[in-house]
Amino acid sequence: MSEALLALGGNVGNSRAILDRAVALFCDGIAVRLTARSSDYLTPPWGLKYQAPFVNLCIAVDTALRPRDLLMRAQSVELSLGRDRAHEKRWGPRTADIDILAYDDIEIDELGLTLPHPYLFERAFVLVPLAEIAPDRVIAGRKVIDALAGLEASGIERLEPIL
Ligand code: A4P
Ligand code: MG
Repeated sequence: MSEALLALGGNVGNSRAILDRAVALFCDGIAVRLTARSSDYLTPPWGLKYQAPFVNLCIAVDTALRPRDLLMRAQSVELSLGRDRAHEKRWGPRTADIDILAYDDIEIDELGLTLPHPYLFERAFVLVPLAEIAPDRVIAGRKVIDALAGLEASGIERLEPIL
C-alpha cells in the first residue's frame, strides 16, 4: 500500500456537490481507500483571474495503484463528471480537476506526470486544505505548514459542512 495526497477543485456548476461525487467515485474503498478529507474551501481564482471563485479540498488515500494508474483513475473521474479538456483554457474554468500532489516520497518527472506536483508550494488553495489533513507531512524536504506560512492565503474561506 502507498499513501497519496490529492487536491480537487472546480468552479463550474454546483462545485461542492460535484467534488463530493468526485471523491466518492475516486475512492471506491478497494483500489483507493479514503483516509482523510479536508473541509471544502472557497478560494479566489489563481492563474487566470477573471473567473468564478473555486471550491477546493484535499484528500489522503491509501492505494495499491501505481502513480500512472492513479492519474488515469483521476482523469476518468474528471471525464465522467463532464470535464471537457478540449474546450478548456489553461488555468481556466472547469467542473472538476483532480491533481496528485504526492505519492509516498516518489519523485517522477515524465511527460504527463510530475510528482510531487510542480505548483504545490505556490498555491495557497492547495496548501490551506492540505495543512488541515497533513500539516506535518514533509514533501520535497518541506513541511506542509511551513510552506503555507510563506504564502499569501487571504480570501480563502473554510465552508461549513453540508448536512
Ligand atoms: N499532470 C502532470 N503531473 C500531474 C499530477 N501530479 N497530477 C498532467 C495531475 N496531473 C498531472 O492538467 C494538465 C496535465 O497535467 C494532465 O494532462 C496531466 O497529465 P489539467 O488538469 O488538464 O490542467 P491544466 O489546466 O492544463 O494545467 P494545470 O496546471 O494542471 O491546471 P490546474 O493547476 O489544475 O489549474 N484557482 C483556484 N483558486 N483553485 C483551483 O483549483 N485551478 C486551476 C486550474 C486554476 N486556478 C485555480 C484552480
Ligand atoms: Mg489537473
